[in-house]
Amino acid sequence: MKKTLLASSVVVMFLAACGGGNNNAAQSKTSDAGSTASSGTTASAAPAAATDSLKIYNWSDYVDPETVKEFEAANKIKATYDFYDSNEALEAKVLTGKSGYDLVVPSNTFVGRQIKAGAYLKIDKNQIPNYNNIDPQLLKLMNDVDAGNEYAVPYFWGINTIAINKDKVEKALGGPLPDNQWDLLFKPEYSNKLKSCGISVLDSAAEVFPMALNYMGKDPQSDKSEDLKAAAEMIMKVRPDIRRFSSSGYIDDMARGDLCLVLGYGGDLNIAARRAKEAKSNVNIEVLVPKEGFGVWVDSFMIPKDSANVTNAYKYINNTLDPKVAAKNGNFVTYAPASKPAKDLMEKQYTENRSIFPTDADLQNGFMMMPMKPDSLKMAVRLWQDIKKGS
Ligand code: N2P
Repeated sequence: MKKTLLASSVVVMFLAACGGGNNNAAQSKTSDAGSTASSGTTASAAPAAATDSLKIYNWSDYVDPETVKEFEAANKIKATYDFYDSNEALEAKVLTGKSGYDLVVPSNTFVGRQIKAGAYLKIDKNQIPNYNNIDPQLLKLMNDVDAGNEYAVPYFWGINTIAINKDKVEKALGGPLPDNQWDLLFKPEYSNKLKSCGISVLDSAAEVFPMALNYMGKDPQSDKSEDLKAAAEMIMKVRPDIRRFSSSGYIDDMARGDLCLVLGYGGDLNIAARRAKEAKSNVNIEVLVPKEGFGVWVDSFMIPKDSANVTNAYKYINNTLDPKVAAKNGNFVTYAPASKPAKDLMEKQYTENRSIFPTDADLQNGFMMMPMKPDSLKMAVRLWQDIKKGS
């Protein structure tokens, strides 16, 4: 499988550090302590007035509500939590400069352009005593889009992949799964058969084009217009078989048995699997880790420049990096926490699940989701609108 040097080297770097911890996080904390901001504003440059509120805009299904209640009680802070399900929705708010939030959680693919647009305050790592818990490898990855880790504090990382309703898919195919599991979605001979039991795809050009390009053996992050057009043509061929484009609603639909193939976020697909089990409805969902590839991303807390409760934002970030809190959130949302020591405190059923914590061998097949150049993203978004319209 052809991958960009960058995409594969980043994942290899990821691999290298998954096994062996080092002291990078501690180093970066120490070096930051003495640094002065050359541009942008450090969030704690001026002493912030004490407030008792905190406004968080986060992905849906991305926190255990109990941890929020515990945080509120321990800190006497009232947290308002609003939710989105795509980077595009978040970006539309933060780029106005008047988000109304103290914390937001973009993916690494969108972080760089939002920093350049001046959307965020710099982080003062001294306000985050648990910063040392962050997996140093995630900080290295984020360094590509946030040089010096000045703005973004990793929260969770995970994968974009597909999940199936095993029984329904086997029945619809009347035979074994294809060797390349992405054929289920991208090859009409398979998608035609799965059409009636329901196919859902993430509603985002930025999330889906890399998957399609990778399947075609192209650079998943290709900026070439001919590659993007070819990917759109391929998706258009299976478009009549796609029942819905959804970035969060697929969780319950799939858990109920109303969808049999979903391209979604790894943890969310696992939430669907858990909800199906809890409902004892005989819906047997399997989240796949295709050997032909899957996208890897990192989501981070960032403080919008219009934040009115900066001190509370730091307190909250610090709380999420506490290993116990991170493990509790990790068990609930079924993603891998940035807080490295949290893994040992999480339930084995999740830490041993390769679609939540891919093994080093799995990660060899993954590719890092990377930012698209602005013009390519614009083009991908236009093509995506046509795909959704079906014309
Ligand atoms: C949480 C989805 C977050 C994954 N429900 C997107 N990076």
